[in-house]
Amino acid sequence: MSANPSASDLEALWMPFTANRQFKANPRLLARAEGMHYWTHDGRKILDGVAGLWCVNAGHGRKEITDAVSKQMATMEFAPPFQMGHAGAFELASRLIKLTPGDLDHVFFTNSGSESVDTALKIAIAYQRVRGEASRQRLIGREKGYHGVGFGGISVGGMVNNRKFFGAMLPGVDHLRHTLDLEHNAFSRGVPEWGAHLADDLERLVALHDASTIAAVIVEPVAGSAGVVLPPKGYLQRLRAICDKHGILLIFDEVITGFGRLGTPFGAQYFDVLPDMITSAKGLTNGAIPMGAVFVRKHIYDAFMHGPQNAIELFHGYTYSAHPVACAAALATQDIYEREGLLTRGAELAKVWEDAVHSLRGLPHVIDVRNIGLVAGIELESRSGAPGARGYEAFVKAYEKGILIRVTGDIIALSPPLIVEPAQIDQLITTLREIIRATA
Ligand code: PXG
Repeated sequence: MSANPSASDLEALWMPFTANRQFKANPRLLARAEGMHYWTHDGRKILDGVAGLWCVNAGHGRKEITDAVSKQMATMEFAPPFQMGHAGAFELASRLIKLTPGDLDHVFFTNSGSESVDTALKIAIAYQRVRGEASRQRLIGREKGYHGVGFGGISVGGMVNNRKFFGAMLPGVDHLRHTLDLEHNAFSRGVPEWGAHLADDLERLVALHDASTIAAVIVEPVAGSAGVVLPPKGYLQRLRAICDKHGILLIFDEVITGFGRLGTPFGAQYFDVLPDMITSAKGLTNGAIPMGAVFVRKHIYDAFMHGPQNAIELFHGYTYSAHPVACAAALATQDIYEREGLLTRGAELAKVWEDAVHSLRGLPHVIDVRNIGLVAGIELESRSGAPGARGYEAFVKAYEKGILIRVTGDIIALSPPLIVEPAQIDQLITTLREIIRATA
């Protein structure tokens, strides 16, 4: 590949979720990555405070993944996933269900978080139909939810800019209220004490629509994209209980919380709540090759396994479901997670992380600090009439000072690779402190 893009190269690409004109006027290009660091096109070393984009959990440049991918490429670069199979897909499925709680013991492979979400929503509606409850077609999401960018995902999602441009979306969707409440919960350490009752909002929706019309509820156990929104203590248990009472499926979108982010393999284990499905992606392959997975409980899979043996049970799938190269990357990734204990390392570091991020309390414009596992959200007060401006300024300053952070509006999100060392946490937070102090 060539060195730096020319002006016309820059122009040709429509970049995702990016201020294209602003970026192209002053591009930030990454050229290389290893361990906890990126290197920019002009040779500067950047500490990765966000695991790429919440996905490079084992750190960058893992040789085992490279080797596994190269070997698979040389052996068989593609295998059709419909009516055919290859050993890696089954090996990976059986390996992954050892990580999931309870009887979440079947896996459907996709290529991204968005596809995982749309897959889970479709399975939910189809499941209700095959079990004789075809009137249950409604899907319930939550305000501030992010479930990717497919039409299903944006319909149940609750971030206004991801929705308002795209028409009426799926019919029959409603939303729970979100759980962010600075008045009661600002600067909570870990999950906030106040707010379990917010789950009762589901009873309100059941009273409005009737349970017989509702297929599933989908929530992120911890919302990432909206700026790290935590579930109040007991909230997810309450949501589970209400779903059980009314025959509604509960889907946890664990695209971010899956694969060790909270210090447990999945958020379901962290919160000790068993959902009916888990959607995942990102950390599944350490971000190296696109791949997603939907985990479903036994009763859901079994409900489809009826009718003649030659009948296809679910009319859904992707050309690249269980792509052999992605499976190889995922298997190598799981080897690393297991050998290095990375799926529980977040629990060991959680206290150091919590103390570090809460040391930012009291800095100018910091109106909340939220943390759980190896995730943190630092909310800055918005400038009057210019929401997002302060956050963007902090992001650019951070890049210039050698740390990669993520901002959503005026909220800074941090989620370093799970290999992070305490000294690097210190470097990240010390640099961020200087940046927040210097951001007017
Ligand atoms: N669900 C959740 C909970 C996610 O966080 C998706 C679905 C969609 O995944 P794909 O692979 O289709 O992008 C995500 C993705 C951010 C940010 O704001 C977060 C995501 C993607 C891009 C940016 O930090 N999460």
